[in-house]
Amino acid sequence: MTPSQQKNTKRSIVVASNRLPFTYQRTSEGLERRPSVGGLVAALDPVLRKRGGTWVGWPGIEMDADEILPSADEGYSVSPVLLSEAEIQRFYHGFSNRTLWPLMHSMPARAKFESREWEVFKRVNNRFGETLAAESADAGLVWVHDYQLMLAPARVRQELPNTRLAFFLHIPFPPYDIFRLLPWDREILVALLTCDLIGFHVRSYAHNFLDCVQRILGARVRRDEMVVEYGDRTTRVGAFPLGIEYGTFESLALAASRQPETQKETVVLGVDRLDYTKGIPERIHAFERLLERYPEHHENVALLQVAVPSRSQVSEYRELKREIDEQVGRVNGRFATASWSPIRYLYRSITPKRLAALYRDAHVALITPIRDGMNLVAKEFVACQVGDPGVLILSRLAGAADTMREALLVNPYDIEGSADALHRALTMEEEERRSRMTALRRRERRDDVDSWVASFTKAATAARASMVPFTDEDFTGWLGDYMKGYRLALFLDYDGTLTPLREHPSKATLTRSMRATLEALADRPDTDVAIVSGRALDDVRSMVKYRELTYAGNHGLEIEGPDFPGFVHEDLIHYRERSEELLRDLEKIAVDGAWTEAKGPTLTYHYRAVPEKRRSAFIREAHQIISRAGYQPRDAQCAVEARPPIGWDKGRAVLHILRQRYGPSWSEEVRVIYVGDDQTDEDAFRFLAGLSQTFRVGSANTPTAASRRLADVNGVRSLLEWLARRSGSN
Ligand code: ADQ
Repeated sequence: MTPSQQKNTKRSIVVASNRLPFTYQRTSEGLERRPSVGGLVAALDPVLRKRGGTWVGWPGIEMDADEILPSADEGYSVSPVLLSEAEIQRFYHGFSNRTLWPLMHSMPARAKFESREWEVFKRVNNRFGETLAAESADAGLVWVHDYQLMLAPARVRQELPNTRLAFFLHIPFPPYDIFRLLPWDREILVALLTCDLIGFHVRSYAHNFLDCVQRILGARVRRDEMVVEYGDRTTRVGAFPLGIEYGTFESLALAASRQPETQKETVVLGVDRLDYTKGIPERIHAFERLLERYPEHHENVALLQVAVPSRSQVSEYRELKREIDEQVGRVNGRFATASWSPIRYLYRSITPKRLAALYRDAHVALITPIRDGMNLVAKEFVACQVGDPGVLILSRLAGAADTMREALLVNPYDIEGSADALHRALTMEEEERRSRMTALRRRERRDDVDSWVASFTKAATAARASMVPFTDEDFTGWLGDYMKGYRLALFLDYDGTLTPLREHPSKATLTRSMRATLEALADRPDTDVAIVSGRALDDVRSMVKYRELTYAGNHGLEIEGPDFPGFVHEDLIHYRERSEELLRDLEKIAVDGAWTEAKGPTLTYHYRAVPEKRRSAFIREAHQIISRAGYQPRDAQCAVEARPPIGWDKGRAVLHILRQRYGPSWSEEVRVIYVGDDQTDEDAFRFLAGLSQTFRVGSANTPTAASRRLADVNGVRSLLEWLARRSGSN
């Protein structure tokens, strides 16, 4: 199957969501399609119909790779992502709906954390990312939707480093204290930060996200501008409250005929996907209290609850359905008379036309989720209120409550308060109803789905936020308390950290200002500087040219410094001859710009000058030669390092220096900062986690164990300058 089966010429926008806007079912006639129900589809389908583009998503059934989706008239391309039954179980019913859904709705007690499901979630997100990237080479915007696909942007970014990439979350983003319960919190935040723009329904979700990236990733957050800097990248974050297709709902309401359910009593209407976040049991309970406390409503008022079946594979949803069935039966049993049933419960999906008629003729919409990203039902109700104005009762825990201030706002857990609000709505004078409804309708007409798309896409394609130079407040915020009153042991990698990477190591010399900063630091009596490099010891010393520092060369296999006995790892003696042999073998592939560097006990095979297309073959061969010689191959920046397998790395070297210099209780004597840009520095970051402040320099694409990131050598220089002029340790 080609990546996209139905092409449209206008391909400026590529959208991805877990589900396509319709679900397919296998019947005796073949594949049959039905529109998917839910807020996300309701929002995006009209957008793509109008603008054209491609929708990437899961078709809702297991399909063979060569099976063709029946074509349709939606006016945009559809690119299916195929999932096996096991993947649907673990990715969708599992991680998406049993882990993320409850956690993001601040219901951690319902969340299950299973690493097997997380693995499948990663795999499926990767597949979505690949399909998206294949569809998006010339896209003006790649727009990924919702919690099921939070990792997919990272894969798109890998393939398309410059494409405009945005994400919108349709559900709440919870506070830091809840989000951090997720064992994979970092991975999700890092993946989201590959986007240019991340949108939420309301500001509080955006702020929760900013708290998380700041506290969990150590990212730099510029709150005034809602910009995150992470490594070498910036991401804008914002609130974009979703609207509805107002005009369509209003027209439906003007045309639809009256439904039997609203012909007799005054109707209180509830419409939801059957979900535990929607507060249906609490709502029925509040209605029951109304009937207990205000008997005048008996035989005059009915609650019409419409619930569309949802996620019935997940056991919590089946239990909820049972609970509601029982509750409805009980309340009806308690209050019903020969001519009146207080609650009518429809457990099914209904057509937009019928829904519009119900919205129009309901006297009260009782929309009381216990947590909801936005809630479109509240907005649809308002759009359909074309006759005698009704009253909207809305939970303050729905995102919609942020803007729909003229509704009667209730706390759905407060059953008495909700019953009072219901009574007030049922007895409200026409004048007040009209004032409230007019204001609600005006806003929803103005802030409809078109205006949402326009403002989101405008922000997503605006000029990228630029990096802003670090200020003293940044460093004081990160390091001030940590350093206060302590001596500093500062460990610095050389290439890529103190100087940019050059095509040949001999050209990577220190700038005058970096040298001056290093010297100022080394001259401070309360600061000890060590350079930890993959270069040979003599080489790195000759580059820095400052005698008073500690130097660790060859990733710490050789160390020397003032007041410090020189150190050479004792096992190196066994590798002298072998390293000469290895050098000869590596020389054989030192062609097409590749070259080898002999550094005593270690060797480096450099391929920076090799044309990109040919690199992977060279890398593979270098790995094989190095392994055959009994050395360990390690990938570095455009190089493969050959290291003797003697269980020594930059982390152990740093520990050795700290113990030699400050004794076994070094962690009580000094504060440690380590800055590096290389994969080999990760050994030190991991080792020093919790014992230091660590900084990884460079691209945010590479995962890191460091506590923070710096974009480049300039960022390092700002940090070192701040350290050099910080107030003293006493
Ligand atoms: P949902 O949780 O699905 O959406 P919501 O915003 O209320 O919640 O949207 C539900 C949609 O389904 C509405 O368009 C409604 O008309 C439709 N619907 C509900 N019951 C129906 C029925 N019985 N028959 C037919 N249609 C029915 C998620 C988030 C929300 C967020 C949306 C959009 O949970 O908080 O508002 O995405 O971002």
